[in-house]
Amino acid sequence: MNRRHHLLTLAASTLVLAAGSAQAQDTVKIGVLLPMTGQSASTGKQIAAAIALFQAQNGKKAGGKNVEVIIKDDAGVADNTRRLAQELVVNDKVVALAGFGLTPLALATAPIATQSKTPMVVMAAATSSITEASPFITRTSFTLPQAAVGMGEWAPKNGIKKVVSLVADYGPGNDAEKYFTDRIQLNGGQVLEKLRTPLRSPDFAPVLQKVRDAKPDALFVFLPSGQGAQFMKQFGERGLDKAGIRLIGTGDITDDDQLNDMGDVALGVVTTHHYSASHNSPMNKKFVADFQAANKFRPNFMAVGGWDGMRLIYNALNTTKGAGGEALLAAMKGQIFESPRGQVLIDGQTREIVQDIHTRKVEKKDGQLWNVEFDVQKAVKDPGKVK
Ligand code: VNL
Repeated sequence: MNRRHHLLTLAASTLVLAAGSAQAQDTVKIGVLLPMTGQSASTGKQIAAAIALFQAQNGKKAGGKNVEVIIKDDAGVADNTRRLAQELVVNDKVVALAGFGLTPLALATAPIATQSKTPMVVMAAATSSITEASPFITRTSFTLPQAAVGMGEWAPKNGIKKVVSLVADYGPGNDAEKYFTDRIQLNGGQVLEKLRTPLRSPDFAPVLQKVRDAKPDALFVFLPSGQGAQFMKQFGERGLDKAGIRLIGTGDITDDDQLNDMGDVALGVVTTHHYSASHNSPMNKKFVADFQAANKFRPNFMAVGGWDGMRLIYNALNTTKGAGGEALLAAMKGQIFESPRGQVLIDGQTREIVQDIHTRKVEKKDGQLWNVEFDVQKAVKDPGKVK
């Protein structure tokens, strides 16, 4: 009786083991690092929702394997991102790393991608140099030079000659400031002052006073996603709009995640960016409708970066039949596909996204605020790579 019981137990546990290894062979894991808490939590929320939507629409299989997504909260702290990425590579044997809500988080993880030969898909962070930090990095978000150059073209042709710039004082802010000012100066404009605010807990009051005193035609702004509403409120409260100072910037400032709550101060703000939730294409209409049905909030450019990042990984897994490493990376290079933002290409040389940049104006339609696109530069490569 005892012996029989023992044998049965043994047989049962062997079955469990066999099932476990069959599952392991049939499953590929994607490790996603996101700020689900902390100052950039809205970016984590948007991308996590987009990943869930992508899998709901496209299934949880690619390249003949089950695709398991593991999301880890790094709280926007680079040491966490690096440690969690290391664990995902070593313990979970993920086939790709993805996410990266802020530039320092992506840069901290780049050496892990290189050493472990794990493709790393940057879905959010947008400093130009990120893709140069590891040959295993590809990007489905955008770069600040890509977005900012468009405004350096538009502003001086639309009566804006004297500007003050205001950027968050880190990688993407440096890029936005440099590429915007270089381009507007090339087009005969003038940058009166270059102002910066800290990435963490910025106080906009002192810089807004400086802007008021400088009396520019417009203030050009880059702030990371999540800071736009607070900035816009103070811009209005200090009466800069009433003083006739126009607000322009990259589309991070009129982020679709917050735009609808910004109120009338946002009306008429012109920005250049790669994605607006009001982009007029059948694919985007379906994307926005499905996303809103699942989440009760509007997708922003971070959501699209996440959704397209999943598309990039699924397509590549289909090509490699689930294999990872250099084969998976190679299958990511050169991909062309239609995104909710329009057609995109992953440049095979730079591993950087090539995409349309739209000029948009905030307008009210049916009681809601939207970034309404009215002009486009087609297939813009990252100007940061053209040396
Ligand atoms: C970055 C760039 C982050 C643009 C953002 O929002 C953004 C970055 C969190 O590279 O850190 O809108």
